[in-house]
Amino acid sequence: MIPYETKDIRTIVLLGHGASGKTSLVESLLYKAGATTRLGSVEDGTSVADYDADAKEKKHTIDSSILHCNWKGREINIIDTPGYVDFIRDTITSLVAAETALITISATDGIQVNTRKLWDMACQKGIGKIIVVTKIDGENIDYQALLDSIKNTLGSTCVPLVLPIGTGHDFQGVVNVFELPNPLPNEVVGDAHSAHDALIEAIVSADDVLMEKYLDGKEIDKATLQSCFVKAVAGGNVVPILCCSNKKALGVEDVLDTIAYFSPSPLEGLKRKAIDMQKNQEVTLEATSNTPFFSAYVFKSVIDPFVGKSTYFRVVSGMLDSDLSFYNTTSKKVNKVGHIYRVFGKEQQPVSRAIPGDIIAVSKVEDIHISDTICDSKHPVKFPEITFPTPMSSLAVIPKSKGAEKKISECLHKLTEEDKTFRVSHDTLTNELVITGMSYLHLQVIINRLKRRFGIEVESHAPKIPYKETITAKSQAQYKHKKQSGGHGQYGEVHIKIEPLPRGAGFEFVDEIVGGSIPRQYIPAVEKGIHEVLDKGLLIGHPIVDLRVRLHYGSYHDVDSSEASFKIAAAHAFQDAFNHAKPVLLEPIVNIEVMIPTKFMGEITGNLSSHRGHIKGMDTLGDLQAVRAAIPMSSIANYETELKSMTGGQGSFTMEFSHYDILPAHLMQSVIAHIHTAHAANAKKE
Ligand SMILES: Nc1nc2c(ncn2[C@@H]2O[C@H](COP(=O)(O)OP(=O)(O)OP(=O)(O)O)[C@@H](O)[C@H]2O)c(=O)[nH]1
Ligand SMILES: [Mg+2]
Repeated sequence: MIPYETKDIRTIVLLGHGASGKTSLVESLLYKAGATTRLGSVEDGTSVADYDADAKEKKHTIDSSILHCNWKGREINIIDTPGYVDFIRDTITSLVAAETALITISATDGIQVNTRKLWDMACQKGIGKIIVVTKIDGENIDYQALLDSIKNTLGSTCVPLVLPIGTGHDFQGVVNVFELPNPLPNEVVGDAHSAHDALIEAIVSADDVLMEKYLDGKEIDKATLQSCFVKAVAGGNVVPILCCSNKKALGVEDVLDTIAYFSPSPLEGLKRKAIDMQKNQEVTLEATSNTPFFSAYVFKSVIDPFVGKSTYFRVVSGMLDSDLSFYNTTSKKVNKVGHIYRVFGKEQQPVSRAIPGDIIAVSKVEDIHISDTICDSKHPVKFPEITFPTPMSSLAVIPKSKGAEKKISECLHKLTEEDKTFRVSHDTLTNELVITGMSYLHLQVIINRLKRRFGIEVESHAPKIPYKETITAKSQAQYKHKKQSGGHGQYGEVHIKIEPLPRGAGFEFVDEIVGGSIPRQYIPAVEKGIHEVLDKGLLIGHPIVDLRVRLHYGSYHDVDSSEASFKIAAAHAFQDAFNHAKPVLLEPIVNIEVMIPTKFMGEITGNLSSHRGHIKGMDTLGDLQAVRAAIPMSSIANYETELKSMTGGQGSFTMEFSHYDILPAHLMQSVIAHIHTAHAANAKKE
């Protein structure tokens, strides 16, 4: 028997800038609710949420972790997430599993770059939001100014639900303004009566009938007000602001009460939409008996070399019993479940049945991946694909010990299973094994994991920039390949014209042979001969793109012509035409978005321009500024370090590939010279 029902479940996801106190808040919540016997700490490595070795070492959350506690009859699922964009993948995936986001803002640091970003993500998902101001025990806190800044940046739906009794060293707890205590403590910060009025007004605004009653000065009973509060939180009409000290574990009970009484259960929260695969139409899946069949959203995977793969999903509708089977809509396969578990950090507790609202893990089921929908095979449905930012930071890696090449690639691929912002590729051009992630820090964690989990140590260096080659003018050339060396000779003559095509057009081959100057059967050989040169490149050994070749004339010999002869002739003709068509290098350009406190604006835009960046736009978000620019990939290889030093770690950025553009002539010669020197050095080594 499960000791709770869906109506009792509350699932919250912690969101907030790095070091804003999410994990510490989770520890305080668990401790207060009696789920742990001591208050865990990130600093001394005793957190049950940050249990992973990398998180302990870095003192930052790197992967989401899932915990639960019971508070006043409510079964509260808690998902702690990383606050830094480097590890944002687990923050993104956790959003699909929760009804409410608990957004932490540090009282000492205020709204930071990722606070706004994560707020927007929660709004887009349509889940409820609660703000918790942490570190209220910190120095020099102007709480009123912080509340103003929250309202200015995040909107007037944010209203205080509690007010602190003193701040800093003098912080003693909070006053809950939903029901004012009598008498009020003297040290309460702000006007508790007007905060009470503002809160009640905000709550009743979510319901026209209640609003009318309120305006008429009629009494509204507590239960009605409470259920309206839940509706207002679920719909995003009211975002209660609380505050607490995790260090002193003060103010935390009110956070638990707010989750228990004012946040939506799976029955009241976000209505999840899916595609009914049989009817091919959108349906709403409910946690009630309206949707009796099982469906769940897969949102997390953990790969352990000893235990194998654990996969986590959120049950949206219906039930799943252990030892039964489910259907994976993505792979279209039925899987046997085996045991199912509830998780508490690194602990797994077997359960016999999962109900709507539960977060459940299964072990060693290889066929389910993040973002998959699993369901009853008689009712196949599919939730929307979870989308991730495109990772852009790369490192080339080489195993330290010889012979580990195959294993390293295999293990890296295993790690991509749990991290959708991490990629592995083998660059056939440079023969490098390249790992790509959100940042250098992200890749360092991956390299650590490779060592810790699989015992593989690697050396890493910046990968080569994936330049391409192209032409900027028309030209033409011809080549006659003729050899007579006893027996059969070789003969093929090819006349071509080449011309540039727009960026991204690739390669076009046009056969304009008339009158059989080259017989039909040799035309594919001509194209193949050119293709081989395109793949190998002519300037620096990178692919040649964006051009059209017209084959317009040639000649052949009845006996000596062959496919091989035409391939050779075509390659020579193309090489000659290319050299006369003003060849250039193309460089990858990325779109970058930098988020910084406004005071760094001048320095950041100046720095981007000096790196050949073009500023494309700016947005003011309260005290923050978002700067968007297009910039060559080669210019920002070290941008992470530069931004950190320019802003003292207060800036963050994301980037994604945009397009290829011509590398300016004055840089082209030095790139060519540099690459040729590197090739020569490599050749010498070999
Ligand atoms: N004084 C004080 N310190 C706090 C409080 N909450 C957190 N801290 C400290 O702030 C630092 C960061 O706290 P974390 O809980 O790790 O922050 P986080 O938001 O989980 O950070 P990431 O996992 O990196 O995103 C730690 O050194 C905590 O001890 C608080 O309420 N008061
Ligand atoms: Mg954390």
